[in-house]
Amino acid sequence: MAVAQQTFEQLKTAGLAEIDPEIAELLGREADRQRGQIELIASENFTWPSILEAIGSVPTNKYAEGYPGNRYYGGCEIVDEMEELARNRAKELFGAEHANVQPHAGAQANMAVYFAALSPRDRVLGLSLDHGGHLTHGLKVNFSGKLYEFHHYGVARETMMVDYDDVLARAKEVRPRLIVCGGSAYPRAVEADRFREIADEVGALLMCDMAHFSGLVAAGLHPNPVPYCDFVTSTSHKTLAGPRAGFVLCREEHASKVDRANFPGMQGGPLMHAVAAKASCFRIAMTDAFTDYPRQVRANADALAAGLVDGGFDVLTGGTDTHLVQLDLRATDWTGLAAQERLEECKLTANRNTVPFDERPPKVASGVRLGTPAATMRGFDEHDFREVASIIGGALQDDPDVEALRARALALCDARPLYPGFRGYTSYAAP
Ligand code: DSN
Repeated sequence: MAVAQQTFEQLKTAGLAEIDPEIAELLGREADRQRGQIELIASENFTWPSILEAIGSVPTNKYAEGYPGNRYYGGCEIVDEMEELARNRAKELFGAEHANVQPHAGAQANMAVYFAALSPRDRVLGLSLDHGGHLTHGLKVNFSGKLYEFHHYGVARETMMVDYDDVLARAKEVRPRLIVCGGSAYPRAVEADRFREIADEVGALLMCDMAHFSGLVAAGLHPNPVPYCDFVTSTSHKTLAGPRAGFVLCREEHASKVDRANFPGMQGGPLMHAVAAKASCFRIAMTDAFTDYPRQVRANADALAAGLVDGGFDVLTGGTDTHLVQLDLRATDWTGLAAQERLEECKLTANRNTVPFDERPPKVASGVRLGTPAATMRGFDEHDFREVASIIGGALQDDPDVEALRARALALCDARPLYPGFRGYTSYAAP
């Protein structure tokens, strides 16, 4: 398409809508999409307006390879203060001895720990992906599965929960250098204290990936893995409700190895605007006001699980200890893929997910992973989530009235507007 000509002077002052109407229009449409559907993807959230402001700020202009007080570029004195704040707040929030707040996302946080703790081909034991793990926990096509010899434990067929006796038996068999606990589709609490006992018994290091539930940990609603683990990794954009980014917490004895693994080991310049936003997210998470939010996330997850069970569905493990509910569709004619598509027609966004012992491939799957963080952020309560469960029940009938179900979902969205304080796609107006 023809691109409008701008002068250099105009480029220096114009807002996005003026400079790039196509992207501005897409951003507006994405904001409308987020506002006009019920977001149930367990790993997504709507971050605070203050975080949107920080993530769109001027440190995006700054290079700062290295760490506070020890950089390779001039002019880092202010970003040093930002990173110090972020590190200190992360340590205080989770009771950690050391924090590295530079990883761009959760995968990089995990990579930093692997680079710090392991040599190529070392043995690692983690939760298998189809039982709720994560692709960076040793999937063959992922760097983790290519560089290291990953072995996996799973959940027990009878309970669909981690069987710690089985983990111990696997650990004795495998003799891993590192055990990884946590995952991305496990609805129950991760008992890091029990993993610690197992790690000690086989002389392994222990890492917990708390990316999904770190907001619950911050609020004291999930056991804190930090006291039991050598390393804890997380994202800041899931239940923690911050910017899209990652971080590592570790014991002091591993601090310099983690820092060196991250830089110069794998990343270049940290995204300092994201570091600033992480600092603010940690500050918010320390407040009493924040605690109300994960409390509601948990209450809503219980209401959603109960509503689905009352509607005749199987929910993995019968419920949840977290923000995450796994719908198990094996007793129905639905595949996860077909269910995801039907829910989307009804303005509910979720993702298909394999369930443990699934016979279908991941792209089809027999489950749907649901989560409450995003809708809770826009104000949904237990009553609303009972209604969500009822809409899901209606949608997964043979011949549903999709129009009527969509209207019910949109009525919930209208009653609980997203970002009511501003219009458009950003929390502050362009100059
Ligand atoms: N993609 C994230 C999730 O959905 O859990 C994890 O990387």
